Amino acid sequence: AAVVRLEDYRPTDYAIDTVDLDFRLDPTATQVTASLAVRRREPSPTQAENPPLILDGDGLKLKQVFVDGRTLSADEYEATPNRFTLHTPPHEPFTLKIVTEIDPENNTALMGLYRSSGVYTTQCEAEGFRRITYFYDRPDVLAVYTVRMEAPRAGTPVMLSNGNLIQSGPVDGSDRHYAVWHDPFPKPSYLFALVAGDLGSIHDEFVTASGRRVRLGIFCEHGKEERCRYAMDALKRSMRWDEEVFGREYDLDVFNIVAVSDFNMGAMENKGLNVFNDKYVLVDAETGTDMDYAHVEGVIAHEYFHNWTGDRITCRDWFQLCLKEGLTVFRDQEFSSDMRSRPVKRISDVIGLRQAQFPEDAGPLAHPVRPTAYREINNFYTATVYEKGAEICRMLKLVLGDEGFRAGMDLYFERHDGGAVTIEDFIECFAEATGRDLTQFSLWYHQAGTPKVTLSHTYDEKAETLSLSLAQELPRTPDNKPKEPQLIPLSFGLVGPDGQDLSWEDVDGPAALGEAGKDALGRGLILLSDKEMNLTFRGVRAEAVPSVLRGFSAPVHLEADLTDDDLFFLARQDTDAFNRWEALQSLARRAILSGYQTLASGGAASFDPRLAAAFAELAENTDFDPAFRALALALPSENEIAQLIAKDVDPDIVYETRQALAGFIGEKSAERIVEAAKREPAMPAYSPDADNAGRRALTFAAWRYQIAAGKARGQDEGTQVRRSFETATNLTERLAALRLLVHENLTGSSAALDAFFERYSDNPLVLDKWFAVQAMQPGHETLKKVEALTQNPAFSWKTPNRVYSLVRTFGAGNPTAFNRPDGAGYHFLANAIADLDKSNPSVASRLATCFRSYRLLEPGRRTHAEAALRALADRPDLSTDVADIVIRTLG
Ligand code: BAL
Ligand code: ZN
Repeated sequence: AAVVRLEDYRPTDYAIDTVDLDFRLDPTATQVTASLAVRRREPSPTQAENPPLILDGDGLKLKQVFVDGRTLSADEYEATPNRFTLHTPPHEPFTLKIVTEIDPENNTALMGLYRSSGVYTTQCEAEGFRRITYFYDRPDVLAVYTVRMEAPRAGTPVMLSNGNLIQSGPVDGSDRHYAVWHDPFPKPSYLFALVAGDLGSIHDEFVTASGRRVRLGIFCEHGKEERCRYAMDALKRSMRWDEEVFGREYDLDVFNIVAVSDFNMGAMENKGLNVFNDKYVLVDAETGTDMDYAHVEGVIAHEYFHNWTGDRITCRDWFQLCLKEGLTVFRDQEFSSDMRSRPVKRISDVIGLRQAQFPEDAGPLAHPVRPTAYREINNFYTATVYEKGAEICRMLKLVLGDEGFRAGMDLYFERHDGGAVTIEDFIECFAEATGRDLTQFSLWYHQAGTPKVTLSHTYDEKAETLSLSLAQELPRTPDNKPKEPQLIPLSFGLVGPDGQDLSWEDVDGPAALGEAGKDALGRGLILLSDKEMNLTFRGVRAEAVPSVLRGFSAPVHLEADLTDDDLFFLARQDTDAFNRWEALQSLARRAILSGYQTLASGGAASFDPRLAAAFAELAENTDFDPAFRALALALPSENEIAQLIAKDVDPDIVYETRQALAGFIGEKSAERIVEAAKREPAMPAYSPDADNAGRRALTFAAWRYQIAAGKARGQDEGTQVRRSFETATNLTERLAALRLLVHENLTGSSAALDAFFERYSDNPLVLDKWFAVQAMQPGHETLKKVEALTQNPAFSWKTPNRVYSLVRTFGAGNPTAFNRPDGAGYHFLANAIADLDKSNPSVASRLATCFRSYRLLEPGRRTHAEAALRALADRPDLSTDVADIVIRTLG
């Protein structure tokens, strides 16, 4: 497919002000009548001919077409499956009526209108609407939609669309019925939605700050209604939070959510009718984990928050995707921080960023948060657009301060409500509201790659000065563009011997720091704007250890000249919880990296006993909540370590080293850690709140060390885990135990797997976890198990959740098995991608991103991975989605 470029953007010749859609729903032959009110945007001189009206389509079958009620003759238009052209549109506004016929039942791509488990559903973002009818399927064409649908009452009692229900009833003389929905807010086609089927539901009400009563509904498969209760609660809390924190009220009389089991994405923010992958709605103690509760809360909030950041104000074009996604992720992160523990949320998000976004930014698929070209927009729903996009909003708030940020947001909502806008429009609101020049800050949107910041420091006892030398380096990325220094906000403190931040009297720094930079320093923030910067703090009364990048104030790699002693000190003393965690992680990273080199050159790794003691100390520190302590006990992931090694990586040695460190910490400190976990008060009954969830996480983190210690001593420590598996009263404990049994290969793991399958055989979402646990079992033999599991009757290539849980988990979450030295893991995945591509290109291309870090591997594996990718690239008829990822990955 052709490359689409930002620089080629121009508005459409015609506006479409209203869209009336009429659906005669039928599983294999749904008739869609679209009546479009069309007018020329810039009226042409009367004698000049209007330019042709060219609308998008994708695999459409045109049945009829009329202009102002008149049937067109064949020479007045041209219709191919992918395009409709009206050669000479009238000068005056006119109604174009187009009748198409589509086949929802056989729509396996799950884009456009499709039918699964007997329910009609739509997914239109980014370009699915063109699979329903011909249209300007782009985000800058906003229209008011009225949707009528009709279907047999039996089998389709529920019929939903965007906005408010304005009419419904029986269709005279038949067993059919109809419903008409009207959405008064102009919207782009990607926000259109329709759902029809036989669904159960729960209902509630929300009264907005200004007294508007909103009817809330969540629809799901019959029998699952009770599992929607937590989502409903999360929705109401989201609605209140957006009023309190961003001043945003809901605007329609109705807000509906539908949970469907076959869905490519996580969820979709269609105006007034959010459609969800059911894994982000359905949750209860028996069928959802603590993590699921947190995800449901976060995704419900995310989609709801889109009502303002996405729906009321949308993107001018798809290059601006981060305008709504980065901002909305930032909003949902803030919401979850307020609902739970802020440091825990921040640490979890940074772990996610390092797991998903940093590798993307460091590899062949790197792209700016606001890209300038794409072949397939579906491939840009990335960690960079979402998570790095959110980091930019977080930095903006930090740089401008809370008030400046809020003033900019208020101006954005006021100025652009009802608009389709750009990142430049967004940033301009903050510049205007605060009087700040944000030109350099904006480079975060335009330059790909994770900046590297280096820090060195010296303390002069006599002069009482602490000097910091900072530098930034911007890596080369696939676009090969030269890069300018970025504005990097570094939250910091100078930690004195007693753990308190030391003050200073004055700072010598570059003039470039300016007023804003000086003001920021007073708030504990260094604005690193030059390639290099030296700051000397005067009047620092004692030797201090700089604690920099507190709260992970910018998405960068920091290399500081801190000794292990400094890091042990920060791990014990820093007042910033994030950097306490980070100091311990840095020590663990150093230990694993040096252990890796030793193992790789045939030696035996040895570790510093102080590290084991520091882990125990943190586990015992009741100043921190249990969730924080559980996170602090987790070692950096194998993927994170591989990224740091960066060259000729052997994933087996990474795994061995990490296990060796866990064993070492376990041998030295497991008892203390387990005791610390036991001292937490007992939990009477299951409750998913953050505190209880944290206690469970701490217990299991402790057990991991106990098992690691047992292994190091040659013992199987599975008894307690097996007992926990058998007596668990909730899925969180049952699954955590199962995971330990399987991943640590403890006695009784297969019996536990069988028992788990038996218990949940009628619950696909829980079986996904059963597949995922097995897909993540370390070791080369796992490939055979995964291949066998694809034959399990509970597995289906047609359901994205099944494919993600088994196949993507294997490719993205199991470094030793996927990267088997013989290359069989790569070939398995490549074949899966090729097969899946025939039915569902979006899911197939997501699987293809599992190869994105293959160039880091040692030569043998790298050669096998490349061969698998080349074989895939050579297949005829690859979708644009998959071809785009494969070609970019190969580079
Ligand atoms: N807009 C696609 C799904 C989401 O990010 O909410
Ligand atoms: Zn979103």
